[in-house]
Amino acid sequence: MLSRRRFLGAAAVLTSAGLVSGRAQAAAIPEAPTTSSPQTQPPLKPNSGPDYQPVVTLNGWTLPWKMKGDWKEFHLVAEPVVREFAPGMTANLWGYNGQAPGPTIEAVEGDKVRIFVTNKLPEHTTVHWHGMVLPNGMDGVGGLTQPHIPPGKTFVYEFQLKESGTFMYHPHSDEMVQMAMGMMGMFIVHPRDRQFRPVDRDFVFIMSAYRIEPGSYLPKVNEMTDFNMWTWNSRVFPGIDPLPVRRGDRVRVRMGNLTMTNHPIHLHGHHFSVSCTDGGWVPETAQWPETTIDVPVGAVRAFDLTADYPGDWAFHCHKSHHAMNAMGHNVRNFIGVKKTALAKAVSKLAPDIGMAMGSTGMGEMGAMEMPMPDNTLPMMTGTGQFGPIEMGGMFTVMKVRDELAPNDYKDPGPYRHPPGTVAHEVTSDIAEPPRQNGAATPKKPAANMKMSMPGMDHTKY
Ligand SMILES: [Cu+2]
Repeated sequence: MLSRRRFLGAAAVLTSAGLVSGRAQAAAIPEAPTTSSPQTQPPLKPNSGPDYQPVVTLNGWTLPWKMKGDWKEFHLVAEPVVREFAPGMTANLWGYNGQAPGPTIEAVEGDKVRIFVTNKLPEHTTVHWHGMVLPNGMDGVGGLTQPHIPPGKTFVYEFQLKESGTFMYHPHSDEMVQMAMGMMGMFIVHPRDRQFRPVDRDFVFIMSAYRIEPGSYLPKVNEMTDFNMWTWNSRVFPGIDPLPVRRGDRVRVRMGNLTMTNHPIHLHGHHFSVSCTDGGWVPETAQWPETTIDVPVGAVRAFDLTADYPGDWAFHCHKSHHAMNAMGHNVRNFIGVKKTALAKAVSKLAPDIGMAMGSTGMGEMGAMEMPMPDNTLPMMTGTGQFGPIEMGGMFTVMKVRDELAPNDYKDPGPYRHPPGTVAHEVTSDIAEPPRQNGAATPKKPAANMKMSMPGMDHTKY
């Protein structure tokens, strides 16, 4: 006979992060929606519960839910996925519901959420809800607060969302491997009060980094420092969609960082202030103006701004190697060296060595055409209306326009500058500029070596 004590114990298993085993319980698990498209999906307007302005996940999507009584039910499936970083390169990662990173989870302060997690990985996992105030047994630390979820099993997490804000989720189970394989996502909790710091557009992405050797598909999971793919939502420029914004809109951008280093994220043309971290909302009296905000490891920063200035505004990590892709990170510095013949000879022997820095710098690499191994991306790439953009990695564009409608997220194309407002060549005679100590004008650098590479033709920037 089941004693009262044992009965309560069994019930507790079902309502903590317990194994879902009963047949009735299993039948009640909601379907797990899945997608593999790397395109930014439209925001998911809430069809039940309190209203809010939904977020837009860059090159991602929001996980749909079902109401069951007063619980919002979600279903995450941890599984191997194939992710396109940008046209020309895919990676074999682990993620959730068909993608890495996993879908964004959105809910409202005060909501009760029930999140089923099915493990389709070859090893055990858990999900930790980073930054959230919740019962200890729901914190998702394998071994410490719950048993690991074995392959093939489904566990359930149940908790009430005590505070609004910007949070993350990721495994706390073989963490080094699973996060290096791309397992992570964002968890947005909207304020119940619709008037609390409302914005017109709310963008979100999470940063991850990988070491993927050119020509291979799997990240090197024990890499500690020397990553070569710096991503926003496991995408790199020119694969990261732009952020279309209507002039005058209040805009929020929420950024999570689960790489192994910090990222000073910089937006051109506007001033913003940090409104939220994974620890909660920053009081308005404690905010100050910025144009670059450092996002530490294992942290979230959200900033708010008013989009006052139309244009195509670069938005990127200010560590210049993080706005670059894989190929060519080991190049040697040949600025000022004549090496046309040398480069030709060496590149026949070893294409990677041949990809040395040009005699005048590396600008020419943005447009070069040179054979590359399969499945990698040139270090500097992307094309704008005026030529090569010479970027990669953590780089995209905020496009502020008059002509966008509210909640219109279509790419408006390149900015049409008003006549006379673009920097241009001067053709009239120019007086000799003053020089310190009257130094002579330096000699023109030697003619540069020519390199070419079948480039990616991207004209959306
Ligand atoms: Cu960075």
